[in-house]
Amino acid sequence: MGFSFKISARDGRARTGAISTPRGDIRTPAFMPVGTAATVKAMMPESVRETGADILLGNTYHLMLRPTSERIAALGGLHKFMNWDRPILTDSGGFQVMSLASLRKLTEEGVRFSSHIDGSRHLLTPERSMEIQRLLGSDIVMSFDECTPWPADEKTARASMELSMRWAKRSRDAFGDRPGHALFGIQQGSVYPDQRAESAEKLRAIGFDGYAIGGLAVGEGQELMFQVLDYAPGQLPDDKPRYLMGVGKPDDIVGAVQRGVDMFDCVLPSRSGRTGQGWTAHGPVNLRNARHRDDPRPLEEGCSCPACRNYSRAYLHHVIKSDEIIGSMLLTWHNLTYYQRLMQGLRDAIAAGTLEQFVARFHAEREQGDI
Ligand code: PRF
Ligand code: ZN
Repeated sequence: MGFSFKISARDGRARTGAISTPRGDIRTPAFMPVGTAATVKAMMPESVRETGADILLGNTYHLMLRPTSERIAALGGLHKFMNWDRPILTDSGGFQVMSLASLRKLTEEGVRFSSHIDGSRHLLTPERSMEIQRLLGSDIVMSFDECTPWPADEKTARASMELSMRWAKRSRDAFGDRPGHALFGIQQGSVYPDQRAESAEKLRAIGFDGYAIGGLAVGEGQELMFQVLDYAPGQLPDDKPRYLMGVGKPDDIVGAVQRGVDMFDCVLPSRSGRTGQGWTAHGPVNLRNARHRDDPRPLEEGCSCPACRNYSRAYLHHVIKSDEIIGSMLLTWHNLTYYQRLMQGLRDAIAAGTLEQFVARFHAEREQGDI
């Protein structure tokens, strides 16, 4: 009943397989919907499962502030609290502190900050982050790191990476031995190959159950991100899951899978759904556009989601324009379904050894556009 990763097929640098946990298997390459505040916004957990998700992502930062990890623990843990009994991965908090909190002070010890909710003062350290993620009952715990901002010169990037590696060691020590629960290390090093290599080496020496690639998708653009992904996954252990944090658009995911990444998370399908953007094989569709106002066709032909099975583009346009709650619900449901369909397509293509053809078709359909 431990935690394990088995690769069942490879195609080029891409891999498909499954991570086994006591709460169920995670088919890889995997996309994790974001459930920041103990909810995937606008979705019931049973519906999230219907889209094909095996695992959700939760956030240390948000949950420690509200309703607090101690309260969630007293109520039986995050799975019970939010009614999701499958695996949950939690991010460690540092990244969200730097993007959301105010009056931040970063030291060797950790980060002091003011809550974006009520201004209260808090301290997040590797030890406290491990404690919060344990109280939540997280299945995959992320080590506490600093996401190196973009751009960073070599010297700044190195100091940040070295701090994250010291914090990774402290995270490992504080996590201890928890059978059935996994701890992932996070590689930093910005866009510098030698720093990425050194970070990977330090993480390997500490020893983790999985390895994340951090510090990407922070403004560098797809071309530079792919340049880093041409070498970074290969610096990490081949027999452990590799997780690219906070990525991404469908074409980012496809390119990263080709380069050997196994796991992804991103707010894009859920967040953009709430503003009326629908993701399809033919690219993003803005349902707010008046061209949909009389269109009886579904958002995406052949899609099995309720938005496409039961409603027209005209209806989706109307409810989005009217700020009706069901607009957010239907587009989030569609977008998460599209993302999971994409992941299933990638897994099937890798298993069949036809990833190249799959990717060619993916790009051809997108170039066709939404017609
Ligand atoms: N570190 C952590 N969380 C993250 C990132 C990171 O570098 C990123 C970078 N895209 C997203 N989320 N802990
Ligand atoms: Zn759909």
